[in-house]
Amino acid sequence: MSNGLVNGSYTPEHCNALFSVAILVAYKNRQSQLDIFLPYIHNFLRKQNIHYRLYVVEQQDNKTFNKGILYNVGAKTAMEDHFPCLILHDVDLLPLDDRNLYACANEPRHMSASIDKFRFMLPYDSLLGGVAALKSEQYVAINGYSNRFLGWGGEDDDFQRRLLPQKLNTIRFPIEMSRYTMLAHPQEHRNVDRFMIMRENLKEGYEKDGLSTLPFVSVRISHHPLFTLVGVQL
Ligand code: NGS
Repeated sequence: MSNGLVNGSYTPEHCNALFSVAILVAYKNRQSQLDIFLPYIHNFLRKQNIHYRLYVVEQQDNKTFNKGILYNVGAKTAMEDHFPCLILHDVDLLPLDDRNLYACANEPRHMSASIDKFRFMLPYDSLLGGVAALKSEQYVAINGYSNRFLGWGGEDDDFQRRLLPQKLNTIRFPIEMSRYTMLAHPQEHRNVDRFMIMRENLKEGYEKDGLSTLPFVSVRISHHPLFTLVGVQL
């Protein structure tokens, strides 16, 4: 029997979906987490009666992980496929509450406010990392993610700071609906330049670094039953 999935895309059979959503997973070298994430997230999502497509945006080179470039490439791909809503998703986070609807609202929504690693408490109010949903048009308006952050840390805080000049706020569902479990992994090497890049971007303006200034990267799209693979080489 078919599981209804083609290229990581699912359309409910018994209703017209209210929401059409692209889920973007920026990924490098975490196969054991991806193996857990993929079946879990499809089982979770198909209960929500949404139309969605899962894109794994994989950095396929030996350079340091650049989540911002991967999200920008993923967002462009999903927008070419006419998705009006983007969900930016860490591969190590599994949603625990079925009421946490994977859809976009009028303002960007931080979805992973309550993670077991932080004893289900929000570590700081402006956090937008982990899992976030925003409309494609909002992603364009804030000029997407920075292309400048390498490795761990800061890129999601820089992304959050892009909302204010566009008069966008972050919203959240009630904390008990925003629960996630985080798959264990060693702490990544911290980017020592992250605070400097955040300061420079704040000062110089976000139009100088982001979706509109995405550097040339090689992109190769291939199709797998559980996901569309967007392979990227920096
Ligand atoms: C902050 C980082 C964010 C990160 C958050 C949670 O300190 O990039 O911790 O990280 N900001 C800076 O370093 C400036 S977590 O513990 O979930 O890996 O997302």
